[in-house]
Amino acid sequence: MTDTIDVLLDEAQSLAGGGRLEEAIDLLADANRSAPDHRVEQRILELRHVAADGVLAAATPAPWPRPAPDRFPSGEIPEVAVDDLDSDTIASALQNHGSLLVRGLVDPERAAALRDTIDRAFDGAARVREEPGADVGPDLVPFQPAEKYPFGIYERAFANFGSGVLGVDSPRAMFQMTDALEAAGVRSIFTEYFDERPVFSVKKTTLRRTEPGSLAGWHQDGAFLGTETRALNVWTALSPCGVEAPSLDVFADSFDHLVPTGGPEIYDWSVSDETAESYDTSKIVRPVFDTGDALLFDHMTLHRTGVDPSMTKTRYAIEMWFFAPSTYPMEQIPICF
Ligand SMILES: O=C(O)CCC(=O)C(=O)O
Ligand SMILES: [Fe+2]
Repeated sequence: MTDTIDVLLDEAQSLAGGGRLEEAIDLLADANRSAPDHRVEQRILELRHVAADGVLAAATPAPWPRPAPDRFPSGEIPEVAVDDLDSDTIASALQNHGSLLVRGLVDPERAAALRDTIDRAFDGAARVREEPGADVGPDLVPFQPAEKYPFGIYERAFANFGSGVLGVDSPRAMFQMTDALEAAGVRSIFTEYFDERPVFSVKKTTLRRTEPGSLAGWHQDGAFLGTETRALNVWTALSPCGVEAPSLDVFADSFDHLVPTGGPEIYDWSVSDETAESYDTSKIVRPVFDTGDALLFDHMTLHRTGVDPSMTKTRYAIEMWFFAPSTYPMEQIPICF
């Protein structure tokens, strides 16, 4: 017997086979919104990856950076409510203050669903670490990119080292997160920001469950993403953090260069406390996030996990790096948003 999911997947397959990838994705996403199904979510993720090839091949860079006068002279991290988020606000905040705090990017109900999905993905990933190659069901489905991309063991070990699970290994998390961002208008805002359709990274989209006492090292993600790319990280807190649970520490300042790396020995691109403190420490901010608040920042922003010994709670978050396709760092492996 053919069930309705098979029919839906077949229909999407004929659209995709005819080159109509976006329509196939939209068809599946619309169906999944009202009746979530793991097979559909996995297919959406695969199609988003396939679609990235065409988007990258057709990409042409827009003039960059766009002019962005400082609309936030206070010196703190600029803050907006999600309803006031637009591309000019992002450009102004990032170019003049390094980041932008968006209150209420993901609503509490979606955040609760994402926390549950993250717990399931962490359980699944732990089981796969015990028994490599095991099929642990739909909560954790190791993503397989196109063959041309080397990917797998190292990336999963690295995510685990940083209290994370790769977002793409949970098709449900990817559906829930892209859907939440789309509901908040992020797709069109980012398209306007880059003046190109945004794509996000397979390797740098991470589900995080960060315990008190976690490692923290200053860094700029541009140290490995490259300085010339056009990137935008959406770091979304899915539980309250910044007081009892680890947040982020961020320089509320824009950097036009990579600061010297070299210790502590967490990552190759870690920046020592001494080096970080040679910059203006009065600009270091540890934002207090409520569930669903997000920090937007780029690859030049100097930051670390914001943790101290007084903290007692675990924090849930998703880190998701978006790029202009014309400057996509290919080793990051692209997915269409
Ligand atoms: O979640 C964290 O503590 C670290 C996040 C981070 O470094 C990033 O989003 O680039
Ligand atoms: Fe980072």
